[in-house]
Order: sequence, then C-alpha cells, then structure tokens
Amino acid sequence: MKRIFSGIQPTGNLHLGNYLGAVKNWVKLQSTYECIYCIVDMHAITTFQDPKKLTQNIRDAAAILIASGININSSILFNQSRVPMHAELAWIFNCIAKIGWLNRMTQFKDKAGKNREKASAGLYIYPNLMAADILSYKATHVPVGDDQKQHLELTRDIAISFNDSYGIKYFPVVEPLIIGEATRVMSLRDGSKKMSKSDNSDFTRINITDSKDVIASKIKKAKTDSLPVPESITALSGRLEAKNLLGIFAALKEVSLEKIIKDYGGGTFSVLKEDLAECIISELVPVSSEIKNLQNNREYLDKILKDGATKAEEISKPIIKEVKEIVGFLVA
Ligand code: AQP
Repeated sequence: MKRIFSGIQPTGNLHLGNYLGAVKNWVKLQSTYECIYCIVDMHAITTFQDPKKLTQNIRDAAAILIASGININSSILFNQSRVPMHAELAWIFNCIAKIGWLNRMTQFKDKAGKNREKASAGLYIYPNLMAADILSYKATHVPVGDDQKQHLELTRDIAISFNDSYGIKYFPVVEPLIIGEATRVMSLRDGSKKMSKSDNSDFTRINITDSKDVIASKIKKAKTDSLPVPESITALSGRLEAKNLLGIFAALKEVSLEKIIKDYGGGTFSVLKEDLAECIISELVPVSSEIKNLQNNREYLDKILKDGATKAEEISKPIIKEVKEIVGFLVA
C-alpha cells in the first residue's frame, strides 16, 4: 500500500514556498495515495511560540489546508500533539539515531546559528520526531520541499538502523516526493535565501493570505538584475532571482521551466512580473477568501482536527504497540 505522510508547522503565515513546495502537491497526491496530513505543533515549539498565537496558528493552518483543497473526507488532517504515538516513537528513535547523524543536519545549524548552546534540545532532535511522525503510520512516501531532503535521509537511516538492530524488516524505507519546478522557493529580496515564515521582512515572501494589491506590490518590488530575462536554462546560472521568479511561474502554471523561458526569455522583467503577479493572484486570492470563511467557523475547524486525530490514532496505535513489543517493552 502507498501511504503518504507530510506535515507543516503552525509557526505563522504560510507562504508561497510552503504552498508550491508542499500544499499544492499534497492536494494533487490525494487522488493516488492514502494521505495523512499533519499540523506539526510539537515541532513548532522547538523555538518558543506564544501560546495564544500558537492555538490561532494551528486553526489558521487547518483553514489554509482545507481552503487549498485538502479533502477532509478522503484524507486525514489533524494536529500532531493530539496523537501521543508520535512522542512515544520519537523517544525510541532518540535511542536509535546517532549524535553524529544529528550533528550533520544543516537546518539545525541554520536555525541555532551562533547561539547553538542556547538552542533547545528539541530543535536538535527535531529530525527524530519527524522520523517518528512518518513512521508512526509506516508511510511509504513523503512529499516535501527540497529543504527537507536531509531530514528524510535521516528518517531512512533511522528505519534501516531500527530494522537492522532488531533483526526485523519492520519499517519501510520512505521515498521523498520532491515535485515540480519550485521545490525551493527563494526570498523575493535575496535569491540565495529560502523564502521563510521567520524572515523579518514581509517583502521577502508572498503569504497565502496576502491581498491582491499586496501580492502585486511585492512582485513589482522583487529583486532582479539589469539584464533581460534569461533565454535558456544555462543562462540562469548566477541569476538566482530571475531563476526564482521563473521557477515560481512554471510551478503555478504547471509547465516546465523551459516553457516559461521560451515565453519570456529575452523580454523585460516588468512584463514577466506583471504576468506573474496576475498568475499568483488568480491562484491565491480565491483560496484566501475561502480561508476567511473557514476562519469564521472555529468549531468546524476544531472538529475536523479532533476527528482527524481519532482516525490517525486508529492507524498508529497498533503500529506503536508492535514497535514496543519488538523493542521488548512489556505491553500485555
Ligand atoms: N521556501 C520553500 N520552498 C519550497 N518548499 C518549502 N517549504 C518550506 N519552505 C519552502 C516546505 O513546506 C513544508 C512545510 O514547511 P514548514 O513550515 O513545516 O517548515 P519550514 O521549512 O521551517 O518553513 P519555513 O517557512 O522556513 O518556516 P520557519 O521560517 O519557521 O523556519 C515542507 O515540506 C517544506 O519543505
């Protein structure tokens, strides 16, 4: 059976990077896989979150996912902390993963920065919890943006190491699904930095809930260079901002990068930007208005997450029971 698991952190405004790197693909994959989608609130608190804002962000993330097309009748949608199996399996994986493996994780280095000694232990062992999220359901495929590739490698290493240590082929070795032409959407202000919720400047990103005018203005002000739009894939080399805008356009239109280059190469950035802004607006503005409707219905959102957690627990409970037996815990 092909089962998908993927998660998103409720740490603020979801942006076009989250949308193209994850959400849009999650929606498409629903027709071919059994899908479990999770709002990973336990990951969110690896850096401090204001409690009231966190609660709000969990509901907002649910609204965004449903408005974007997650079908709550065919897929499971829930918030992580409601299903205790994630934390239980994460502990077992803390005892499987090696410190050397975690030391290589670039996201920890980026997020902890120079203040490594003051970073939470949770931030350091975050990838073990991510492995537990996925393997609590024995998921086989994980759609993610390119930035999560290394964490998924670690999930694979943990699964293999668990299976080897206990001499049983129990966990599947998961396959990442990194799909489309915008697997790493970059900042609109600096083509070498990932578009991110935590960037101080709102002009670095398009939030899914941005208004038409805000989207148009952010794209108009997006950094480019003084040359015409590149005319070939090889001409993209060293032109990070141009590559980013073209990649976003291709992903939204669901065409190849070559096709967008063919249509806009050699032209001016102002024409490209105008058409791109229109394309983003026509994709995101309808989602935005549906998000507002859903946000007015808090009970509905809460019920969806609660029901989703019940369904998720039904799948993970017997798996974690088996894992405990494999490890030798007394469960009877
Ligand atoms: N810039 C991006 N381009 C493509 N995909 C991206 N994703 C995140 N940023 C980009 C993908 O979105 C999914 C959920 O990510 P997340 O919100 O859980 O975590 P994140 O990667 O930490 O996102 P941010 O925006 O960078 O958050 P902060 O600023 O809080 O650290 C994942 O599949 C991810 O690949």
